[in-house]
Amino acid sequence: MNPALDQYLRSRRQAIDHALDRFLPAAPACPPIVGEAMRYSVFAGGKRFRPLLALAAAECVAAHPDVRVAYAVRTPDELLALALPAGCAIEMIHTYSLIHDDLPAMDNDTMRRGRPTLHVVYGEGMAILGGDGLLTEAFALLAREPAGDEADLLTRKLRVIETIAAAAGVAGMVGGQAIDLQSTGETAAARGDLETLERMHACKTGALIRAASVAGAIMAGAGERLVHAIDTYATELGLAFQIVDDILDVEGKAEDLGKTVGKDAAAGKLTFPAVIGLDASRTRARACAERAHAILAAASLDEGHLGDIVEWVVCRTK
Ligand code: GRG
Repeated sequence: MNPALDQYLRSRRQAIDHALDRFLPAAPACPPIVGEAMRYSVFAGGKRFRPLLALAAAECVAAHPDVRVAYAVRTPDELLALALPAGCAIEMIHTYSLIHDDLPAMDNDTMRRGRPTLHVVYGEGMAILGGDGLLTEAFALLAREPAGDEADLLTRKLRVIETIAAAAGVAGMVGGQAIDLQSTGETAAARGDLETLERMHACKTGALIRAASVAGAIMAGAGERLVHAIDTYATELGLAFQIVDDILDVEGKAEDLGKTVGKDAAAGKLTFPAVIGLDASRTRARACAERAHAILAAASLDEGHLGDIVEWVVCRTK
């Protein structure tokens, strides 16, 4: 990985983990068992891709000339204070989705993020509640932070809440998971085509990735044109991320990924390698990456880390 990006990701991951620790409820604010269950999964060692994206989008937008005219120059700490709550809330929602996805009623997985899954350790009931707790606390966090009663800040927060709720709900991640459940185990013909596959992934994975980028951009003060550019960039990035995820389930190593590999094919899942093959999947991910770079360049957003993040996503092995 590019050393500058590596350094950037390490420093921002530290800030994210510190903020998650501060934002997550613990005893006595909640019964110790559910607080522990939530922390078990959140601190199991994910990549923090979505909160990193929120921060990188916020920083990129804040450096854009249009935004520098509208807002006085802000320090990195001020930008972190603006974008971290949205990034952490999305990581909490993402973690809830992984916990519920791993349950016996869904994918029935026993390893995640290099550890036994939450239901294996705490039981199914507590895993359901841990996921529910993360989803609900994420929205409490979005309403609470960053604190302040200026009209402009409140408007941006409300827009971010609406964006994230739509991405997590039935038109987004929950809807995508429903399509996935419905198509798993069907015959190839009944399962659907490339169009169904792209729609499923756009909802299941893409929606939250777009929401993370857009939330960071809104919190940094992006106007409509920049929000649109970031959203279009993230749509390409999200699709590339998911195609690579599908490829890694075929070619990746369980020790790198921290989860069981080869489960998609075994379960008869609708994936890119299953529908178009491995080579065409790689070509498709690269095409998404090139479009994402072009969108950044056209919007003069190619100075920060968003471009390097595209390369990280398409070249990742975990
Ligand atoms: C249960 C409502 C509900 C939704 C579940 C996210 C999801 C929907 C299912 C997870 C299954 C899966 C493997 C989806 C593919 C893409 C994805 C979300 C991978 C995991 O995200 P990473 O790689 O994970 O960012 P880490 O652990 O690094 O955060």
